[in-house]
Amino acid sequence: MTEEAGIAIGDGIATITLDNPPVNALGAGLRGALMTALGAALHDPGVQVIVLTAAGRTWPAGADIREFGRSPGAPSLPELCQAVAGSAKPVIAALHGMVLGGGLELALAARVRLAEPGTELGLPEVTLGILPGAGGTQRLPRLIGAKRALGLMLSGLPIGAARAEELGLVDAVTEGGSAAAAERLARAYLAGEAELPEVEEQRRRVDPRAWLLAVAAARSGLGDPQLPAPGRIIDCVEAALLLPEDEGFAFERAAFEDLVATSEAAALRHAFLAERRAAKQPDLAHVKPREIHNVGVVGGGLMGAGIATALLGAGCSVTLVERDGEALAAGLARVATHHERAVAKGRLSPEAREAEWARLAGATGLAALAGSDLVIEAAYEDEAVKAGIFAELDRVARPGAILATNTSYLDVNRIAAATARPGDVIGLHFFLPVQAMRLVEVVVGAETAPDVIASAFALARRIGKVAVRAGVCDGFIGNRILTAYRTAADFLLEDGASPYEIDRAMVAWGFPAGPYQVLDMAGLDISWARRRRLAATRDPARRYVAIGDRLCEAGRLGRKAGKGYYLYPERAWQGVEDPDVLALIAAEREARGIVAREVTAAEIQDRVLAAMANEGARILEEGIAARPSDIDLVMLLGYGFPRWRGGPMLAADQAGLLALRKRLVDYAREEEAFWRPAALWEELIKNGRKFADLND
Ligand code: 3H9
Repeated sequence: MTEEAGIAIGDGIATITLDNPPVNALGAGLRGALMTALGAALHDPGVQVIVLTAAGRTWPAGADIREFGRSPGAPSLPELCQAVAGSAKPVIAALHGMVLGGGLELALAARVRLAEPGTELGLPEVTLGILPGAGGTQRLPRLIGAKRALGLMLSGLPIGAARAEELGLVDAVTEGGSAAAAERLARAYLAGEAELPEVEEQRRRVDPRAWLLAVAAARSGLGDPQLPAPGRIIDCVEAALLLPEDEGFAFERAAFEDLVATSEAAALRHAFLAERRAAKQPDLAHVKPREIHNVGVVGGGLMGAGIATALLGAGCSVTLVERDGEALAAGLARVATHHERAVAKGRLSPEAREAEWARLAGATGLAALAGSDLVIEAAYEDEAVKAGIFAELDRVARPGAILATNTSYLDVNRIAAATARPGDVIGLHFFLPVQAMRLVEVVVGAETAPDVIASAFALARRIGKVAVRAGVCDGFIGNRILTAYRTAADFLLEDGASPYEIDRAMVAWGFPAGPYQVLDMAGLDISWARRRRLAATRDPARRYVAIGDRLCEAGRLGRKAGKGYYLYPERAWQGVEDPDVLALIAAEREARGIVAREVTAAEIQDRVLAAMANEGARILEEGIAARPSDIDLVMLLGYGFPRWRGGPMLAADQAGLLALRKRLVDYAREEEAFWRPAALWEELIKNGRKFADLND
């Protein structure tokens, strides 16, 4: 890593070029180098204007996230921004790429901002549970008004260069490179042919009434947020108006220090880094992925059509295969509907839709996939059905084609064994709805070839998904932990909690919906079928809660049936609590001789987390997942685990491994097989380590 700020001086202009690949993050090294270069420019009597620019693909995309939680080296980013803002010589910032977070704050400290077309600017700190802590909450509202500044800071979303110019966030969008434009402007200024905007001018423009109204509106729009950052951002914007300037900066600094130390901010940083880490596969570093252009998708249901749409969007040619003309027409219609919605929302132009549609073909036999580079099977979740498809694919697919199954539970090795080329077979577990869910579990079989795994990762990235590698077991990473979650919840249900209490406890903990609400939405018959499939191999000594089976037997199959754990009068979206379900549960308890006991929300939350983290520890021990952060990522992206809690393994770290293991030992007295703590707990505790220490 270079971490340089090179300086070139000529004709009264000092050009400082920041260089810290890949995204010019403003880590301590780069900050120090920039401070030194700035000092040199200020000291040099020949320099009258300073141009600040960045090498590589982007202007700084922010502070260095990896430094948070550690003591930052000097100079701090606020000090650096103050030095730029206080510069006796005008500083022109030449922006390109992603101008984010601390990077935008550095630009805000400059006197002038020029951007290239394609530049994006934003303050995404709120997504990391923090706030712009290098002057952003103070300078941005003065520049573009409190309402718009709050909009940017509370959403965390970037805006394009043209919009930034409209708002006054950049002074001009210039063709032909922003650095060259900055140099032209500097020369014109030195020749007396151009003026530069005055910072004092911005202060005079402030309308205190509009400012306070914007603050009040933002505060009332907050509702009851689970995270503190948005409220603190609003406080800082208010302080920017009400306090003297230096006190406003100090106020912001103190709020930043508070937030960056919270467990929520630590969890959100963990989630950000986990996403990037998941792509790192050391054993594949030198493996070349296979080329993928033509893809066959077997099955045109919700899943198959969603996958086909994603592939078309990434430029692939797709052949959708169904068993007959009617099913094929329905599958193609689903893709068309996805396209229509994307056009209506402005995410796809009508021309792009035409181009994508032209790359889509339909067929009713697998023979049409003879030329495919990759086939993704998304047929009915049944091993015999899938094995039959793979045996036929083995006959028709060209040598070297990748054969992927979208199974969510089944044994990928057994499916691969239906072919004579198990090295080409892999699992690609997508999630519904495919357009919205960013996760793909890449399930690697015992014989899957390295370049097939590398191809899966490359394809996931191409279609905008995050790939997480998993080994073969029942349910891989996500569904296996989900099963543990539901089992813990079912034990509590039988012991005395109502499904409604359990759902409320998990929603209060941060999940968007509780386990029984989710079951109702998905349809109870899906998990019922799976339980029946596994019934023959179930250990009769293990505790088995049959309440879900009883509901299915009573025709309560979930929302689609108008009743499940909840009642859905006239197919309402939100269910209502149903005394009949409570009676059914009470009868089941009685039949088993269980006397209902009091269960608190805290106990529900504790047990569910302990069960998930313990299953995660087993998954690590068995090598199904390579790192704890991969497990966390699967649960965050695929299962609604609250991002600000970082996933079950980070949440376990934060709760304390010793305390959690003790709980598991206590619970194991009730049901040994399910609750017995994995050996990994003890190993970590003995060595004073956490799950997070296993990530790198
Ligand atoms: C902040 O600025 C706080 C201040 O207000 C106050 C301070 C006092 N730091 O995502 P990619 C790494 S908070 C460290 O794969 P892309 C990333 O880990 C910050 N590292 O590329 C990866 O590393 P590796 C506000 C960072 O093209 C590599 O760069 N800023 C940072 O898909 C490539 O990243 C943000 O929140 C960072 N800030 O997307 C922006 N950013 O190669 C966060 C990236 O080892 N960054 N890395 O795997 C992003 O949103 C995306 O990275 C970006 C590029 C859109 C820039």
